Amino acid sequence: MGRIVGKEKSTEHNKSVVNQVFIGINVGNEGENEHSMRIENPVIRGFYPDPSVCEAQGKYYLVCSSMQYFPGVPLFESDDLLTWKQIGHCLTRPEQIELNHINSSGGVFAPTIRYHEGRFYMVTTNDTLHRNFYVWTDNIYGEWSDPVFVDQGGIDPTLYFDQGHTYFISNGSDDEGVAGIVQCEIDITTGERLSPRHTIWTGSGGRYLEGPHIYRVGNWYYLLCAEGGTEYGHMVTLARSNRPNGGYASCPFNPVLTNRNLGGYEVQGVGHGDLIQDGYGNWWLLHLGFRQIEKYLTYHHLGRETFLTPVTFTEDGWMEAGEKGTVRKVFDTDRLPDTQAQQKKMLYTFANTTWDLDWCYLRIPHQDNYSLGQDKLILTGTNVTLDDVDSPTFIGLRQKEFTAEIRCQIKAAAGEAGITMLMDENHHYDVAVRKTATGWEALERLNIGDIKSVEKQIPLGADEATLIVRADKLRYTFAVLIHGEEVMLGTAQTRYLSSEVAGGFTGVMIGLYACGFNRAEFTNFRCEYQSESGDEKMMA
Ligand code: 6LW
Repeated sequence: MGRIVGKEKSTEHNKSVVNQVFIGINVGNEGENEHSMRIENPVIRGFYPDPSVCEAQGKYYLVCSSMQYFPGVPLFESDDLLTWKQIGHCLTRPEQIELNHINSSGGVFAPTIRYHEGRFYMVTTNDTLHRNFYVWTDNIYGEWSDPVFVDQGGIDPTLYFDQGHTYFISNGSDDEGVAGIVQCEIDITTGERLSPRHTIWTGSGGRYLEGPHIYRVGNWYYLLCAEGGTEYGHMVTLARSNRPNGGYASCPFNPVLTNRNLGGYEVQGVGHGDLIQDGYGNWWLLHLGFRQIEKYLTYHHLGRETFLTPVTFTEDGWMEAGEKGTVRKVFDTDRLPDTQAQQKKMLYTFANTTWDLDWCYLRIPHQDNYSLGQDKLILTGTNVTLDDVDSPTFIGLRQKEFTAEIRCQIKAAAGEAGITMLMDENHHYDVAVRKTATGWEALERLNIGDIKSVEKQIPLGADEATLIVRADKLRYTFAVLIHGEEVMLGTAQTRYLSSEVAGGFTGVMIGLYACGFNRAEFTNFRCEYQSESGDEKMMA
């Protein structure tokens, strides 16, 4: 098991040193309890759903769903389960993943990462093509293999290695047509199925039984799942058996974790997760959840994010999770040394981000249309637009906090180039520089379902402008700098970019884009977040 590695003790001094780019979080309760530290959820912020985690050689590795975005399956590393640093993606080559014209919120669903006998495995689904596959690597910082397909359907596949056997588990229907958590044995070197597909659990009664993972703890094999659908009724449920391949009995206390009865609380939809034991023997659940925008406004637009919740196996062989089975946004724990500091990055620029780690494309990009410099991005627009189920010239970062100021200087040679706050092709707000018959203009366009409307156009004296987007929980505000003066373009509500309005499984991306045949230059990009603090103000 990995050891939690202590970091420098958090002090007033390093709180201010980290000001602009990072902030330390565990500063709230120093002195109150020598051995208690404060953890703030989500630990990975923005659209990073369906987390799966493993431990290898003292470090933790975590993967998430990526849907229609490329590269696929973001990969994170951590020393302590609190601060996660992205180190790569598992699907970096078009040969590994078919994404052409796949629908938004299709593509790459719920991956699992496992480490077995020196090799990492990542198993996932291409939901659009209904195919399950895994890739592997012996070097976590290197490339992953080509896909190995497995002859078992369903979604949310996972692997379980036990005494020379490899079990492949997903949720779907078995050879008899019984729906539930389905298992077969495979040959891990070839992916070949070695046994019939049979259902090992039909769940605790909630709808959408999914996200299975198997663990052995003591004498029990545990099957952890999600039920209730990935919305406000989401939950984590548990079953156990004395063998890995059947006989699973439902926990009498299911669901073991849910916020479905915490109406009005900011953290909702908690479920789908994976267990990990730290170096001190404590169990933790990395799982998804989302942050609703206001106490009585049941919308979320930042996507489903990754949360950390403490878990304990009890003497009767079942499990207690979180605070009486619920997830808190902020909680104190004495499980970790108070020398740890959870870090949050608050400023993103071209200089302090990495193109192939932080940024991503819509489906497989036409690489010739992107020139990714240290201080400058050059995009070549095509006739594919943000409204198409295709690969427009677009590169984006996930929106990670509600409150942000985003600005970028944009120079376009023709057509249109701008910043988009993008949920999907039918739900995005754009602010752009566009060529007109007589010159140039700055525009604000809202795209909400069937309504596609240019709300404001302001003539520009030049082909270049700095565009600004300000975000808070409820609104985006769009502006343009003209001769150093900020001119307001308009505002639009965040809720129309939410999952409740747009549907689907993703979250808002901050995209830079070009369309119409042109070459556009982007410089001085900044996305600066403000921290949200406090837990209880949205408690019902
Ligand atoms: C995923 C399913 C889920 O496959 O959402 O929350 C789906 N759970 O398990 C897509 O992310």
